[in-house]
Amino acid sequence: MARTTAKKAPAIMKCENMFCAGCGHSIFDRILGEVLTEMDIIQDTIICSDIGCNHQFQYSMAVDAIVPPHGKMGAALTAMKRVRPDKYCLTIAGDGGAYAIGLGETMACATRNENVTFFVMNNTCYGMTGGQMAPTTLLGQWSASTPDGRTFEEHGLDLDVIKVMRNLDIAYLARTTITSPGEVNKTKKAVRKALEKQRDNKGFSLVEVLVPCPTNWGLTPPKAMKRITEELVPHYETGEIIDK
Ligand SMILES: Cc1ncc(C[n+]2csc(CCOP(=O)(O)OP(=O)(O)O)c2C)c(N)n1
Ligand code: SF4
Repeated sequence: MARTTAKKAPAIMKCENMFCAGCGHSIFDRILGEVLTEMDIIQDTIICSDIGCNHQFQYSMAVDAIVPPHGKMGAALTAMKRVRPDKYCLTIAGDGGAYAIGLGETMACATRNENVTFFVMNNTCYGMTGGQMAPTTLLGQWSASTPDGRTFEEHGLDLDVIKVMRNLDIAYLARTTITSPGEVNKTKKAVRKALEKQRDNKGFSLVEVLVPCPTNWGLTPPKAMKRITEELVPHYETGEIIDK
């Protein structure tokens, strides 16, 4: 009899996702769904969505959600947690929303050490609107708005928010990937730890995940995963940076 190693999806995943094939968001949503199920906190969680491909978790996950204007998750999460301190308040955000249009709100939320959790999917572009340059786009990287590649002279340096946050007085800061089963497990552990910090009232936690956007990178899903290992990981330090 044929054996399968595929795990049954946790009950929180109510239908198939709507992401492109090979999209990193879908892998992350499954990881988060497993953690919320294993911690038995689905009913105690409110997810603050961003605007972007990331928002599509709402179609496949049976969980309460709220959608503020693009990038304003830091402000919205602050309000959510202050009104409902009994709930786990978290966001699944894009790098464009969290680090460009919402950078001010994200940093203000972190510097106040609000007891909330950010999960930021860094796919080095604005995914939903067609793959334009984001602050995280690497020098030399082709994007819809940098057709000849990002240059320092024209577009400035890329932004590494983990580097900026590493000296802040916050509870947890990590960057992970999803390029192999081992890396998926590390991401899952980081997700759980971030939520445990919130449970224990330790303060702000953020996990950035380096994820592929095969559609806007113009790569097949396997090649997009390879790009993360070969180009992004050497540039964007991975691991647990703060764990208080
Ligand atoms: C105030 C505002 N500005 C711009 C937009 C257009 N917009 C919608 S999604 C998006 C990009 C999202 O990119 P990112 O946050 O990286 O998420 P991804 O789609 O890659 O998951 C932009 C610019 C908007 N909806 N609202
Ligand atoms: S455009 Fe990119 S980020 Fe959006 S669903 Fe497709 S692969 Fe995912």
